Amino acid sequence: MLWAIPGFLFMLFALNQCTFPFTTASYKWKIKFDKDKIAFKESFLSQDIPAYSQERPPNIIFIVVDDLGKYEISAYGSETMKTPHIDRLADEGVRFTDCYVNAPVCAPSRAGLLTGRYPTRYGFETQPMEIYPNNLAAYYAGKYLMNTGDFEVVTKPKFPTEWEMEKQGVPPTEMTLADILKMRGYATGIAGKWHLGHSKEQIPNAMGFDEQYGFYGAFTLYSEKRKSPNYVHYVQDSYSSKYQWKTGRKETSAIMRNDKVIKEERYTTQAILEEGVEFIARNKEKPFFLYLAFNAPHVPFQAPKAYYEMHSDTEEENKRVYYAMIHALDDAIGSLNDKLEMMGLEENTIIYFISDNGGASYTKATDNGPYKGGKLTTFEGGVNVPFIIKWKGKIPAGTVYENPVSSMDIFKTSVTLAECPLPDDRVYDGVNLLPYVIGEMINPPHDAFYWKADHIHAMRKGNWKYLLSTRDNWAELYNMEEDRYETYDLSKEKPEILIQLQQDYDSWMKQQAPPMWPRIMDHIFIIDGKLYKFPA
Ligand SMILES: [Ca+2]
Repeated sequence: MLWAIPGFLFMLFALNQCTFPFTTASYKWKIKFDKDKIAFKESFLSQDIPAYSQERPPNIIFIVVDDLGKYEISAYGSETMKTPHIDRLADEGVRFTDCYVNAPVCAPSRAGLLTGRYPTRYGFETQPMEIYPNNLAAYYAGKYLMNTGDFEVVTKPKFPTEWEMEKQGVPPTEMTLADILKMRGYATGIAGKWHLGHSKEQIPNAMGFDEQYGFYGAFTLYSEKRKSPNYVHYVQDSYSSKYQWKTGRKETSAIMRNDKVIKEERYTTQAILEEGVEFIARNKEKPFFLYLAFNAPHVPFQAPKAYYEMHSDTEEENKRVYYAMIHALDDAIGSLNDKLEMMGLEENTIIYFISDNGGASYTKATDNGPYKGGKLTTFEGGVNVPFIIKWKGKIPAGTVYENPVSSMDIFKTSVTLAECPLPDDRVYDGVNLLPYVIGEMINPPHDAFYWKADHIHAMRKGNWKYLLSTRDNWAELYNMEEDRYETYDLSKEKPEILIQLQQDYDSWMKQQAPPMWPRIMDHIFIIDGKLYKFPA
């Protein structure tokens, strides 16, 4: 989570930047990028690949929404929201009942989506942090004096320099889906949120995208005007929400086009849609890959007045604005569907729709339905997300797929469809989903799913799910076939299963890299009467 030093503490913070007694040089940390691996990547991506076997490869549209839980989508049984346009994608394609993202929070989840690998394989374990306390005095002030609400400073950081912090993100040694698809001649574009780094080597234009529109950080304002009568705002009474409103559209929240800050007056949901549609129209003669990364319905909560008016039956203001934002998002997806139909592209375009993590229960606007926990937790509410694929004529309409799948499968499916090679110097974690979806393969596509964020370890293997904190000394075990909402902990009754899973987890962890940067905060959750702290 982001770190801010407000008010009078800022004085202390500023003062200590130039006082030495508290600053300990040995605490500094460094992120190093392997030059040989970067050279290998450049040579791999510049190779000529064999001609495509058919007339042309399919266009790929990858829609990612931000913090939208399953129970805000009517196709998944929402009792509060109607989302006819997202539902239409499901009606015309395949809806996955259980899809796991590889992290319960935006940035590492997106890193896995775009690289097709567990982000922990390259040390992307937790969110990039925009500000760290840069000495012990600021650290103790944050830990003991600041009111951070449910966020808690827990880890003494190794104080980084500004330029080290800038290197947090997907390292330039990784190849994104855009990098790989460009080998096949795809036009590549991103419209929306990046959140995978903002150094020169890590921005979208340096990571395989020909065209970029959007912002580099975790969030931005939906409307640049905070006082406009055309929008309704809801500022939550929380530490993180206040930070976000204060940041507005500054720094990594600025709207950029090909790395230049631009002025943007449109509502971001509408702007991202329009930019995406224009990218399609410009590039429809060649295969294209569009990464359409909506920031909705992530905080800060801002909705167009017209949508807000349509939710007058919702009494709580917080929820009313939130539902209006989801409504606008659903309409944007409907417009995209219509535009593709009008341009005659439906049959040659595969569309993926996914959320990067579960609903953010700490906003108090979403509750993830029957699922336990939410964003930041590795319970199902955090990592089990809505996922739909539509490909007219290739995937039978109205398919429902019930074996658990991984968000990293999107990468492998796309690369397989485009007949692109993958480097053999690294492990990929996804599978091509199409043979499973059309019933050519009937076994479950994955043996196990793993999560790691600092002291939290979790895995699902077969029907067993295991969660543990190496620091807080708890472990839980669930039988997901009988208890998909994680209500009955079997860790005491089945210690032998717990040990087996732990051994499996440890051998997976040996393949992962150490975290590239330290994180310092946990978020406190009380779930079913028990206190948990998950990395934020
Ligand atoms: Ca998110």
